[in-house]
Amino acid sequence: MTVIDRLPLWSLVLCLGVLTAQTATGSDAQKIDIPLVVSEVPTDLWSKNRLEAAIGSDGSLTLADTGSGPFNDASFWQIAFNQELPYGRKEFSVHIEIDPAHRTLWGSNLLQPIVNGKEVEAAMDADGKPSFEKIIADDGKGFIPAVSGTFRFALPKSERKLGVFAFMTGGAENFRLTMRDFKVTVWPEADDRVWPQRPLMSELNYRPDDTKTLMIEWHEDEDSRSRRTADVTVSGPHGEQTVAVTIPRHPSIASGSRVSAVDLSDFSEPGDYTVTVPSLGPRTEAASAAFRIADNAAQLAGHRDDAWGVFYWITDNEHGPYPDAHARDASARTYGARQQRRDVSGGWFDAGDYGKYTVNGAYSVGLMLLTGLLAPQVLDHPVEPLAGGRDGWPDWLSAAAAQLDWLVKMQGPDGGANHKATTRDWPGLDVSPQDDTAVKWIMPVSSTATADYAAVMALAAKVLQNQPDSEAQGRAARYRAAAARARQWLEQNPDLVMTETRYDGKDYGGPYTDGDDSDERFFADAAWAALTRDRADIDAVEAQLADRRAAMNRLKNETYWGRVDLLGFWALKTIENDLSPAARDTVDAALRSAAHRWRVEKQRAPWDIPHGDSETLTWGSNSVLATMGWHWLLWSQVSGDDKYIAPARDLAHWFFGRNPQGQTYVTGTSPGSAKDPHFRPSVSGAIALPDGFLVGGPNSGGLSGDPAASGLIGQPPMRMYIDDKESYATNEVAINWQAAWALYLSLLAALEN
Ligand code: 9MR
Repeated sequence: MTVIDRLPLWSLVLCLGVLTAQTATGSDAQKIDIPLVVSEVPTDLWSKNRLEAAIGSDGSLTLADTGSGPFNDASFWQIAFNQELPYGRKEFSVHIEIDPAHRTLWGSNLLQPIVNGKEVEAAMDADGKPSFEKIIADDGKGFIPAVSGTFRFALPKSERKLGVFAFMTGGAENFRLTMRDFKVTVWPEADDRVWPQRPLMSELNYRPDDTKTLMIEWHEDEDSRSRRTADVTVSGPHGEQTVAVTIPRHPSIASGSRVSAVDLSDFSEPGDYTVTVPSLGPRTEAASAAFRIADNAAQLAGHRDDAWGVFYWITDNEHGPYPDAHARDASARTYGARQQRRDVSGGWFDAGDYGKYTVNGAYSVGLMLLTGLLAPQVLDHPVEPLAGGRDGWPDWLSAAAAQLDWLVKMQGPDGGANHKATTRDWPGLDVSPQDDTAVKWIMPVSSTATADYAAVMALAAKVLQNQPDSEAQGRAARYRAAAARARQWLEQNPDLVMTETRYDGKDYGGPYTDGDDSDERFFADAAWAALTRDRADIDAVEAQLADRRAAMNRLKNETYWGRVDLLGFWALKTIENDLSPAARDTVDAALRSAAHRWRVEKQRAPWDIPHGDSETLTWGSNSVLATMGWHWLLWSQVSGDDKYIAPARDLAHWFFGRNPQGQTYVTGTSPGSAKDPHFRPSVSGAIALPDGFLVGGPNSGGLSGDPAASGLIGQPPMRMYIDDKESYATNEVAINWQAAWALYLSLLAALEN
């Protein structure tokens, strides 16, 4: 038997290239040394720009400080070895030579070693003692000590590939070291592991007349690869029934596995069900999954309430859970003119960090305002906990007001909106809101921030002018004036004005940069026309409709913080009766065609989600899907077209476990839920992790030095997710994702009323 017939198909695809390079799997006692060389100069993934890497002709790597004085910071590096490994006990080793002038600054911490995304432990010596003592830092990270010598790390028997060796460096003065003689030593063993089949259903109930799609991810061995059908057993209140399932010929690109979508919609009797998928060959085994047919109104309302409750836990004002945090934001410094101070306190944390970003902050509250204008009835539910509820206002509006209070402060004296208010460096993952005392910098103005700001101020004014109380009326007037000033700035600055991605070599938070502001300007014009309903304003935006539709078609209706055409069309939908008949048709056509195309994509996709099988899953892929769910249901609400209700209901199952990882992408108490998101308030222990956060999800679009996700490199896109607090690229939370998610759930739950 060869190694090949023991592996699931997706790992097999990765494995083929290297088997030729291997000698043999050999007898159990035989030891194999697999030397590894660094063939490509690695880059400084956190862009600290202090250490420089060089590789030697012998496959070694030297890292040396190019600056002067202490480098009291961490940097992050990855070396992709992509070496396939036989099954069996194994070690990875490297010889490290430290320059005599190298002085560590964090005790004796040299670097944190990470293999395939996981920090590695010392291999054991023959006497059962660790081959070196790891040093555990306050934040729980383990470092190897700063002594020259050979370091040996244990790898699991089952690790079949050394994909990436990554390391984080500790602070040092005169940092200089060389790593050489990289090698894996393996004591091969016969691999007789057996792979269970993977039936996947979600944790949500299926309503009796819902579409019920069972996904099966097949594990196969040599005997089974040619199998085209299998019998799946469904047992439930009806007794037991067999369903013949076709196994597709080709694997899904997104998951790297053959998958079958089995329609179980004919089962409709309420009760508990079990599906059992048979073994296909000697190296596979049968496996079962449970699901329930029952009403799901209470579940959906519960998830909706959790999702909305989350906004409390990210509110950074006196009504939120961290009343004393970020007091210095009340006199933040202006980048480039540090003496100029402004109050930019309050609002929501953007994500797992404490930065506030105008583009994303406006986008997130903008989704809420549009929904509140178009389908207020679906938001007529309590939000609990709520930071600062106001009498007579719907709870969602009180929640949103915390963010508007902050957003309005982001406008500068000339009417332009500053792009962000952030700290120069990212705070440590274990820093609580109260302990984050670093200076907030108000970064320069951008045209995307100003246009999104103008749009959202106009929408907020439109919502608030309908509230009878004087506070709402006062706000509506102020927001309208703020929108007008921002529009003036946009007129005076007709070309793209964009911030740098970094300043003086530092991040100053996330970039949120954009090379095209035409969609943001359209959103601003549309929202303004929606507020004023003035003929000239309407004419001005109607003149842009053809171009904007063409842009949406070209970009396949892409909608996220950097693409807001769809939001512009939604803003116009709020004044459809004021539009010319042709414009009204174009607005409807744009909204309908986005809904339609996503529905078609879902029908075609092996995993039954609106995502092309060979397309990239971008950073925050779950939010892309949640946004589609929101759009489908909002369109159904306003148009009465119910074609999109079934796909929108069905899509919910993706988030609750019907995906290749069987992962629930929401925080909570169920066994499958995300437990370890990248979110500083809970990681630091300031609060317990709240239920109801949507995490980013699989990301095949670039992991940006994510320390935990390096183990995901080279995996099929849908497997590029890890429930690890370090994984900002796959497991972070964020307000734009949360807003789409909460609104989608409000719309879903409202279907049950
Ligand atoms: O959501 C953002 C995503 O579209 C980008 O690809 C990514 C990298 O620039 O950044 C994401 O936004 C992050 C922001 O920059 C900083 N706060 C956390 C956000 C979510 O990860």
